[in-house]
Amino acid sequence: MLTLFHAPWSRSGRIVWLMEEIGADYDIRYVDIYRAMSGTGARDSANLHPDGKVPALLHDDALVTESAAIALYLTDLHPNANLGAPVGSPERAAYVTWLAWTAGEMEPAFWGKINGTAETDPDAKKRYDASVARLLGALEKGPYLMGERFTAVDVMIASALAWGREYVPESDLIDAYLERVSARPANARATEKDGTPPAEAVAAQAA
Ligand SMILES: N[C@@H](CCC(=O)N[C@@H](CS)C(=O)NCC(=O)O)C(=O)O
Repeated sequence: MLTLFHAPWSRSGRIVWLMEEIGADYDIRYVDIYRAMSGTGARDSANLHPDGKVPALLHDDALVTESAAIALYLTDLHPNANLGAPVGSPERAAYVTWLAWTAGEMEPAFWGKINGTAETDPDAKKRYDASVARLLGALEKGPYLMGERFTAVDVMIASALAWGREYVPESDLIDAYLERVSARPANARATEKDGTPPAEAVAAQAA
C-alpha cells in the first residue's frame, strides 16, 4: 500500500504527477505544512515526515522522504512503467546522477536566484549559471532531459521549472519543453488531484 503525504501546491505535487505517470495504486493523505514564503500554515501532526514537510511516502511500514529519493524508490518499485533506469542498465548512471543533481545542485542554485545571492555571491552565480547551462545543454539534444525517453527526471525538473519559470532565463527551448511535458494526460490528472482535496478524502481523514 502506498500513501503519499501531500500538501496542495507544494513539492509533493511532483510526486502526485509521478504516481499518475506510473499508474500506481496509491492514496493521498492531504496535510497542512508551514509555508515559509507566505508565513501561513502549520506543521500537521498527521504528517509522518520527521520534519513536518512534504512529500513523504509510506510504503506499507516503510517511510521514504526527499523528493529525489521518493522518485528513485517509486521508479525502482514500478520498473514496467519505464520511467526510471534499472540497476545494471546503461542509463542507470545518468539517471541517478540527474535525480541527485535536482536536489544537490539545481534547487540550491535556483534558490540563490530567488533570494538574490546569485546576484551578489560569485559562487552562487557560478552554481546558477552552471545549472542553467546543464539544463539547456540537455534540452538542446532533447526532447527530454535524458534524451528520447520521458523519465522521472522530467517530472522533477519540469515541475520545478514550471513553478519558478521567472527565475530561469527566457528560452524557447525551455518553453517548448514545458509545453510538451505539461500536455501529458498524467500531468492534467495530477493537477486535478493536487489542488483541493476531494471532500471524501477530507471526511475520511477527519473520521
Ligand atoms: N528536500 C525536500 C524539501 C521538502 C520541502 O521543503 N517541502 C516544503 C513544501 S514545498 C515543506 O514541506 N515545507 C514545510 C516546512 O518547511 O515546515 C524534498 O525535496 O522533498
